[in-house]
Order: sequence, then structure tokens, then C-alpha cells
Amino acid sequence: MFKNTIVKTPGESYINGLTTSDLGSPILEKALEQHEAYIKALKICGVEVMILPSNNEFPDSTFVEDTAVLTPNFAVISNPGALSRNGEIHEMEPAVKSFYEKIYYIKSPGTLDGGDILQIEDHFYIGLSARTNLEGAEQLKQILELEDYKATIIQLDKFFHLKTGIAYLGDQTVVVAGEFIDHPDFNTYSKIIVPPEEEYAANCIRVNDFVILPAGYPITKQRINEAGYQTIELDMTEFRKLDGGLSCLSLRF
Ligand code: CIR
Repeated sequence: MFKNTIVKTPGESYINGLTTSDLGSPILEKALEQHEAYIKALKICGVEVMILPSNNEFPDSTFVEDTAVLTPNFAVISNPGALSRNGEIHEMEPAVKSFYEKIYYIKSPGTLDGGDILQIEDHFYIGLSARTNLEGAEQLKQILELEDYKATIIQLDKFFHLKTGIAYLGDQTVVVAGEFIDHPDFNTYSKIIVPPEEEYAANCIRVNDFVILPAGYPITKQRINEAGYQTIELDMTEFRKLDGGLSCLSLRF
């Protein structure tokens, strides 16, 4: 069960954030509405929401997930791989410190984005991506093993972040798309397969009694419902334009 979450309101500079997509510029007003709906959905799931104010210096800083890895007993402040995002950790650190006494740090030349980290019970999967390098991944693996967790490093092929293509719902069940459907490291889990045309829906989040998924992906929604989960759908169009998904918008712990 999650008790707390941290989110950060998109600022006016959000429209200038990083992207690899060709979906056009986000509309700020719509992004703000979608962000408010996201906060409401988290509250429906029964968690407290700490809302950090926007900061125009960092256009991508609403994607808070990339700045930290949080577990019940300790936090790891990441070292985001995109230069324009690296300073986001300095704003996140005091917020994380208000919840945690034990804090580790990923240090340069290691880089690591929280979007590349997936926890499945006591096992963490760490994606090697354009943002997370081997040095960063190995630093996190060492920290996790010191804390009695298991950790596996996974080379990504096409996905932007690890969690762009896989989500853990609990009950040994993962939602998987693309390169993760037949990935040997995930073969021991029950799989809900996301079809290619719905790939964006692989980034969904289980928050207590609900799975939140993006609106407009009916096959994935049906498969998640059939697996026994209640769902909440949210419009995510303005975050998708900047490669962001549901997991990216919060830290959940
Ligand atoms: C970026 O390029 O960093 C942002 N536009 C998107 C970050 C998405 N974060 C995530 O998947 N955890």
C-alpha cells in the first residue's frame, strides 16, 4: 500500500520540454487540467499528495519520477541523464528529506533516471537507456544489495525508459509491451500483453486498489479489468507529447 505521493505542477516553460515524439507542442492549459485530474485520481486511491510548486527553470520538472527512487526505508536521489534536467534533484531533495532519514545519492559519472527503475516486490530492475548509464545502474545495484534487495540490470533496445514498456501491478503480474513481451528476465511473471497500437498504455500505475491507465486504450483496459483490477482512466495527451507517462508524474511510496 502507498501512503504518500509527491507531484510537481507543470510551469509555463513546460511547452519547451524535451521530446522525441512528433505529436506537436503541448497546450499548457490542457496540461494543467490533466495534472489536476491526476492529483484527484491519486486522492481517490487514498494517498496523500504533496504538491511542489512549478519551476520554469526546469521545463520537464513535472516528471518527478526521474529524480528519485523511493523504498519504505530509504531514498535514493538520482542523477538525471539529461543535462537540462539534472538540477531538478536540488528541488526534490528537501521534499524527500521531509519523509526520509536515510538517503543515498547516485554520483557522476553515473547517471540514472527514476523512469528506468521498476520494483517488483524485493527485486529491482534497472534499465540501461539514453539516460541511465552502466555506472549509474551499478551504483544503484550496490545500494539496493546493501539494503537486501535483489537488482538486475537490463539493456533497453527501443524504449525510452524501462517503465515506458512495463508496469508491475502486484500479485506477480506485469503489464508488458514491445521488447519486454518475450524478455527472459520477465518470463516468470504473469503477463498482461499490450498490443503494438496501444503501446503507450504499458505505462500504467497500480495505486492501492486501483490501476490508473491513460484514456483511449480499450484493449489494455479490458485486459487489466479481466485480470481483476479496478481502473481509472486519465487523459494524458499533453504529457505524452513530451514522452511522459502516468508513472513519470509522481513519486509513490
Ligand atoms: C524527458 O525527456 O526527460 C521528459 N520530457 C519525459 C520524461 C518522462 N519520464 C519518465 O518516463 N519517467
